[in-house]
Amino acid sequence: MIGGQSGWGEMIKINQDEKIPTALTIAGSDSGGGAGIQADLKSFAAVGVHGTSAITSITAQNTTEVRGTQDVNPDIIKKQIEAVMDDIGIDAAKTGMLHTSSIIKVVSETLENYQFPVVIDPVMVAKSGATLLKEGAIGALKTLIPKATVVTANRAEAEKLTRMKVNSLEDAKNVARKLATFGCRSVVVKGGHLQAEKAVDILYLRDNEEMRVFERPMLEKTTDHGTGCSFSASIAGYLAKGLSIPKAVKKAKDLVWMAIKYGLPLGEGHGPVNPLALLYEQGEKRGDKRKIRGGQ
Ligand code: PXL
Repeated sequence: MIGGQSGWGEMIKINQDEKIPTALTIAGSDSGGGAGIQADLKSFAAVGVHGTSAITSITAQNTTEVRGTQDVNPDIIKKQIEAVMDDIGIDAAKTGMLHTSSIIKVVSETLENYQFPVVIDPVMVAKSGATLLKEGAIGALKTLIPKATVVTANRAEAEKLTRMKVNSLEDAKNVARKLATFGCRSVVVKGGHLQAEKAVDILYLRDNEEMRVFERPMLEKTTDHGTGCSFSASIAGYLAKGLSIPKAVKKAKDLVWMAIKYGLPLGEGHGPVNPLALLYEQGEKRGDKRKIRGGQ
């Protein structure tokens, strides 16, 4: 155990004899620090797992625009995953931006060798509207879905993958069932504005054909860049710690809600979410002097 007399010291207990849970993000880099691997690594830290990364693409990005993208060579993507697995180990992984069919193919082939749970966030466009998945790569993305323990799709992504329309809660449930037929264990359809003043997410569990609904009051805030990344990464983090799928999804939703509420009003566009807000709040409750930064 480490720690001293201060709030943080009393709160964080690290037993180095216990197994340290580890999670991997296979995703793109956002130079603005709002989404992508930057959001994922913060979320892993907030959940209390060691975060590792396999970078698939580098985006030159801020809160308003993506100025350029450079894909990483598929061979190096594979080597990043293997290097982490062979030495550190991986308890759970998530995928984010997988720009092209060849990137999806190498990720799919590499993951085939491993058993850990995988959360697939079928990222297609950035908050600023830039394309993060090439038009011709949707078919390849569908072939990755059977590897998923959880797929987290927003409305637009769910519609593209299933060619169905989502205009109501009932539609969201139907689309979740449809996505599950692609072969994944569970599906979250992130409802966003489906119901007035509520952020509603649907979780469908294929094993027992169970549908769960998670609700939170809608936050009308623009500090939401990286919301989807932070959500899928924290689900992966909680799965790495051994939580069940429904518990992981519920806790991830709580984390993301706080991350938006206390998001960082930076830049002219959508400000970065603040996945560490949950930790700061816990610290404040325990008398830590640090205050939550970000919008109130
Ligand atoms: O939120 C999806 C996303 C994923 N990955 C990268 C991004 C974004 C959104 O901007 O930049 C790298």
